[in-house]
Amino acid sequence: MSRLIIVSNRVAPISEGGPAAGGLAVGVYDALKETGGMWFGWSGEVLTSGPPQISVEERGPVTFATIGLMRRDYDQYYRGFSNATLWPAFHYRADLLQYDRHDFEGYCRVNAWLAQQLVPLLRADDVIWVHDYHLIPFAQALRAAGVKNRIGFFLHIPFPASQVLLAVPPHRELVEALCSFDLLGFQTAPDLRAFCDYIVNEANGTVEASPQALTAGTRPAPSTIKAFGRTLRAAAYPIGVYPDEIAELAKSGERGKPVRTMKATLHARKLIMSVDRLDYSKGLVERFRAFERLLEHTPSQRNKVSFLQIAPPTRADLNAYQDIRLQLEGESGRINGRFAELDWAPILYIHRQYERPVLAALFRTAHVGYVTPLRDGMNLVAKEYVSAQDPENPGVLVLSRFAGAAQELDGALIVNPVDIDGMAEALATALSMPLAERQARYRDMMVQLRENNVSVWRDNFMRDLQTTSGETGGEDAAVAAGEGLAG
Ligand code: GDG
Repeated sequence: MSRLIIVSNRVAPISEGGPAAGGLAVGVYDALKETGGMWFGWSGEVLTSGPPQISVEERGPVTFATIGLMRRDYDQYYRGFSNATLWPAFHYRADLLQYDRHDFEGYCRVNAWLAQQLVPLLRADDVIWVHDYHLIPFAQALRAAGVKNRIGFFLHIPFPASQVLLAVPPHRELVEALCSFDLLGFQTAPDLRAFCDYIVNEANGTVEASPQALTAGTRPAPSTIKAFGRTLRAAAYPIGVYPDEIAELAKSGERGKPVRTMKATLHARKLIMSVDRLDYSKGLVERFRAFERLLEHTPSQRNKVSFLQIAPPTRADLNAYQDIRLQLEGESGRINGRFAELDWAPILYIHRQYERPVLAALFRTAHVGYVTPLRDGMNLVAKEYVSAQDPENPGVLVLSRFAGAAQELDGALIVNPVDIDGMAEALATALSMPLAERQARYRDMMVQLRENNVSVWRDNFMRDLQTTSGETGGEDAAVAAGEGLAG
């Protein structure tokens, strides 16, 4: 069986036995610890003197190969082009997009350099799976270095509509680079459609949808893309979680100290809960205002409900992230000042990270999971919240229609995150929903989450990657197909 090589910008901190905040790390780590293989990427260190040295560590079935970045590379590749240009553009925030062509050069340079670091570690039959927007030119760089292995790419964030992508000056170079992969994976059908639309209308390419479904289920076979002189395939692979593992974690944390403390603070009040990296794409300000609107329009809810927002810091050295932090601190202070009573602060806003088992147990305690990003590739928190519920007495998920998860979780109350009144109404509905309806919605969503867990996501992608003709073409790829990588 081929060895799986995962390449992502950040490799999960090994010492902590797994990832903390960040959906890519959570999904990828869950997928890799079952199959074994190698995880290659940036260590998270920014070096003042070089050259950076690669470090290789074995942990059980997973080999971690990590390398530091020099300050200039970090500034141009990570802070600059990845997070000040691509992240806002791909989240439909062209207004926040900053562009510097030197940053783009740095982005391409770092991709080429990282690819060169990986080449000596590769074996001929390795299958390489590259993750996310930091590494769009990675396959092109590997090909230039003579690598013939199969290379797939999964985009964890949305793929924007063409008119938004056109705002990124090197949009053509980016899409051409994507076409060096053998298989492209997107979170949802709308993301795939947006990519295909660019191929047809901006790149003069063709898209051929496969007529037959792949399995007895409804998953369509990948489409065949022809553009920039290459033929590749592309499909939607919605990322999942391990719902039963999360349920166990949540249940075993129920009697732990954090949950006991939270319950003691709540008394008999209900709890609305959100967890997000502190990012402007997550719709936190609108969410706070909708909670305020609930208290304003429904006086009976005052002192009867608390809202817990956990928002660990990320990318705190970028201006847009400092702005959102200030804005949120202002909003939570203002709303608490307006409605708090001596024994009750409506919003508990925590700008810190918690351990995964604590989060799971808190999700189980919360009557409402409040997940309202303005745009999100998938949003694992939505799936984790549902997974963590007590089947006998489940909470209700209020979910933005612009989270990829909304394509699957139709047992949620679906909201538009800019409609403040609509969100406040959804919160009121969630808080008063009868048990039978909560149970029915929960059961529907759990069926979906179990059917499409992280293993299924990984195996579907790998199966399709193994059956692409790739640079090598070849018979043995077809033999490996269908075996899956698990176990
Ligand atoms: C990207 C895409 C896509 C959060 N705070 C803490 C913590 N977390 C964990 C959550 C969840 C993960 O981090 C966040 O995942 P999301 O999916 O919600 O969002 P992004 O980080 O933006 O992830 C996203 C994802 O990749 C996967 O493809 O769904 O659309 O943007 O697992 O629980 N974990 C711990 N402490 C925290 O305080 N331990």
